[in-house]
Amino acid sequence: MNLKKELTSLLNQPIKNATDSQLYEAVVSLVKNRNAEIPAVTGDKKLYYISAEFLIGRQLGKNLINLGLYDEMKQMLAEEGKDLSSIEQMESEPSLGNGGLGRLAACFLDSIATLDMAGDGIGLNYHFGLFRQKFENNRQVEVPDEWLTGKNFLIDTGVSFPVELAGKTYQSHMYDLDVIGYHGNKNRLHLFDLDSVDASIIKDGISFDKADIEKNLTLFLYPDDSDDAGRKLRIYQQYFMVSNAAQLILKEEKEKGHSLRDLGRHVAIQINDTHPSMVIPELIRLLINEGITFKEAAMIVTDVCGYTNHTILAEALEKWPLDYMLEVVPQLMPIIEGLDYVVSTAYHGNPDLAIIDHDNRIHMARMDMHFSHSINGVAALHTEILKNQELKPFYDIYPSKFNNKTNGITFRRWIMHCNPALASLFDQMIGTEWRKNADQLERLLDHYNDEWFLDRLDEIKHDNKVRFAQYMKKSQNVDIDPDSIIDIQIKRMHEYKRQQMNVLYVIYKYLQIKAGNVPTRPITVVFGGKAAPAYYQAKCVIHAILCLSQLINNDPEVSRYLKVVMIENYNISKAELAIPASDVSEQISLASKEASGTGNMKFMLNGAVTLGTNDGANVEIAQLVGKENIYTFGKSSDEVINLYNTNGYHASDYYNGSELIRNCIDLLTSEEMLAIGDKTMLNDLRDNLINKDWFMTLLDLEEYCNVKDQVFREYEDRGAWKRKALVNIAKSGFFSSDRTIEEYNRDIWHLK
Ligand code: 26V
Repeated sequence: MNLKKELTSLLNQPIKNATDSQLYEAVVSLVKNRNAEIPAVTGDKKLYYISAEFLIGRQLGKNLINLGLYDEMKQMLAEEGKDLSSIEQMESEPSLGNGGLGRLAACFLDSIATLDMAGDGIGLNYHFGLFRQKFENNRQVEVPDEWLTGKNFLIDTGVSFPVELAGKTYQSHMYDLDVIGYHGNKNRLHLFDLDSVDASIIKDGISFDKADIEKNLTLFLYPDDSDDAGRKLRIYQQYFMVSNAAQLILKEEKEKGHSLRDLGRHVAIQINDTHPSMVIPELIRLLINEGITFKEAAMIVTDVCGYTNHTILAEALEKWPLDYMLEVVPQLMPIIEGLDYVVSTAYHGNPDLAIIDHDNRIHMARMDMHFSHSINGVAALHTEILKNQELKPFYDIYPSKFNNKTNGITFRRWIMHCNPALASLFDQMIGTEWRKNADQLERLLDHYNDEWFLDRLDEIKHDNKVRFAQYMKKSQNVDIDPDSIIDIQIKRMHEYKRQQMNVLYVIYKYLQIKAGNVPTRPITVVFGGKAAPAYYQAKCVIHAILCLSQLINNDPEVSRYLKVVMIENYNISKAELAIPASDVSEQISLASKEASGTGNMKFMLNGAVTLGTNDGANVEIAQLVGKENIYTFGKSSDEVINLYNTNGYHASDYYNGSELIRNCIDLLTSEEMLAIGDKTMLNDLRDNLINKDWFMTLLDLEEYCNVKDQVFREYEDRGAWKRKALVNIAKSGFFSSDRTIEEYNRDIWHLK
C-alpha cells in the first residue's frame, strides 16, 4: 500500500486535517506495522549485548531512515502541508543512558542489524530515563523525565521470567523494541520490567524510597548511588537484568534444540562495562541447575563472554560489598566464592588478582577478566593504558585476551538524520555508496580544490547554524549570531572533561576584550551537559557557566564579540541540532582520562575541526587527518600518569606562577560575579582549582588559551578552514560503528 493511503486509513481522516500529535501516532503505527513484517536476522551463532544503558534517543526518524521510507514520508507529508521534523518532535525521548557508554550501545545495535548479524540487546525498561535538567537561579535542578507517556515503540511480548531478589521471587515482564538494520533485517532490544513499579513513590524532584524494591526496581535509570540504599538498588537492578538475560538465552538455545554444552558455539555475550558482570555467576548457576559441573560451566561461560572496559576512573570500577551481595543475591555467593577460589589457587593467592579482596569487596571487573575470553578497551590509547597501567596484572597473565576496539558512531543518525543537506551533498559528489560503506567518504578528497563544493559545505554549515540559532531562540530565548564562530563542548559534566578549563578561557577572553583586545569575528562558546545529582563540583561549574553567561550577555561592550550559552537539558535530539552547527569541537579532557569519546567523531563527520588533547580517540583522529587539520595541545598521557605517580602536580604553583591564570581564577569570585552568583559555590570552585584540581586544569590552561586563539585566527583564512573541514569529513569513515562491529565480530564474537 502506498504511504499516503496507509496513513490516511490509520488516521481515519485526511492527512491535512490531522494535528501533529495525531500524525505522530499514526506514523508510529505505520512504522510498527512495517517493522512487524521484517524477518528477524537468523544465524548459527547469536550475540547478546547486555547493557544497563541504551541511550537510544527518539526512534521515529531512525526507523523511517532504516526502513528506507524517510524521504518519501517527508515529501508526501510536505505535499499535505505537514512537516515531518515537527511530527518527530512529538515523541518523548527515551533517555535510557547517562552518556557515551549508553549511546555507544545504541549505535552498536544499529550496526549489528545493518550488517545482518544476529544480535539482540538486553537491558532494563526504566520508566524514567536520566533526569530532565532545568536551570533555576543559574543552577541545575533535576526533575523526573518520564518517557512512557504517549505512544511509543515498545512491544509487549508477554514473556516473563521468575527472578529471586533477597529471597523473594518476582515475575519480570519483557518489552521489545525492534531494531531495524539500514535497508536490512531485524534484531531486538529486550527491555525487562516489573509490573509492580509505581511512580507514585516519587517525592521531591527525583527522590524516592530506595528500599521499596517492588515499586522502584525499574523506576529510574542509575539512581544516585551516593548512599547505601542507592548502591543496593544498583545491585538489585543489575541482577534483575542479568538473570532475565541468562534465562532468555538458555530458553532460546533450548528452543533451537542446541545442547547447553555447546553454548560457546552458538552464543556470544558482550558485557558492557561491569554493570552486567553478574551474568557470569548467574549463567554458571543456571548451567549447574541443568546438570553441568561447576568446572565445565565456568569454562563454557568463559568461552561465551567478552568484557568491554569503558573507563579508567577508579570510582567507576564497581566493587560490591560482600554483605550487600549476601543480602540481595545469596544464590550467587557460592558461585562467586567458587570462582574466587579457582583464581586464588591458580595464582597463589595474589591479592591483585583476587575477586574478593581483604575488605570483603567483590571486584566485578576482575571476575570479568578471569572468566571472559576477551577484554577490550575502546580506543587505541585507552587499551594501551589498560595493558600497561590500570589492568597490568591481568595483561601479564592473559596477554592474548586483550584487544582494542576503537569506538564508532552510526552514520544513519549522526549524518543522514541530523544533517540531511550534507548527506545529499555527499550523494551529489560521490554517489550514494558511502551510505553503506563509510570509507567511501574519502573520495570527497578528489574535490579538495573544488571551490563550488567547498562553498556548498560552508553554506550548509551556515544553514545549520541558523537552524540551531532559531531553536535556541525558541527553546531558551537566547540569541546566537549564525555568523559567529560556534565553538561547542557538549558532554556529561565531569572534572576530568575539564569544562572548567573552557570556562577559564572564556574569562581570559572577557578580560582581553575589556582591555580592548577584540577578536576579528564574534565567538559563541556553547556548553551542554548534565551533572550527576550528587556531584557538587560539577554543579559549581554549571553555576559558573550560567553566571558568566549572564555577566557577558548583559555587557554590551563584550557581548558584541563573545557570547556564552548553555543548552538546557542536553540530550540526543539537542546533540543532533548542535553538532551540525559547530565550527570547533572541544575535546579537552586531561590526557589519559577520556577512554575514547564519541562526540569527537560526530563533530568531525559534520565538518567541525577538533580542538583537543592527545586523549582517547582524539589521538586516532589526529593520525587520520594530519596535524594541519586538528589543533592539539597539552601534556601527554605519559606525562600526566607520571605526575599522578609522583604526586608532582600542585595547582597552587600554577596559580602563583602565572598572572594570566591568577586573573582568570580570581574573576570567578570578583564583585561582578558575586553580584550574580552564589558566593559559596563560586568560592568552592575557585578554592578547588587552586588547592586541589585533581584533574589538572591549570596544567594545560595557558597552552589551551594560546591554541584556542590560534584556532579563531586561522578560521579567518576561509579557504584553508573549509579544506580542514573537508578533510575531517572525508577521513571520518573509520569511525563508523559498522567498522567497529566488524572488528568485534572478527576478533570476539565470530557470528558469521
Ligand atoms: C561511571 C560512574 C558510575 C558511578 C560513579 C561515577 C562514575 C563515573 C564514570 C562512569 C563512566 C561510565 C563509563 C562510561 O560512560 N564511559 C564512556 O564510554 C564511552 C564509550 O566507550 C567512551 O567514549 C567515553 O570516553 C567513556 O567515558
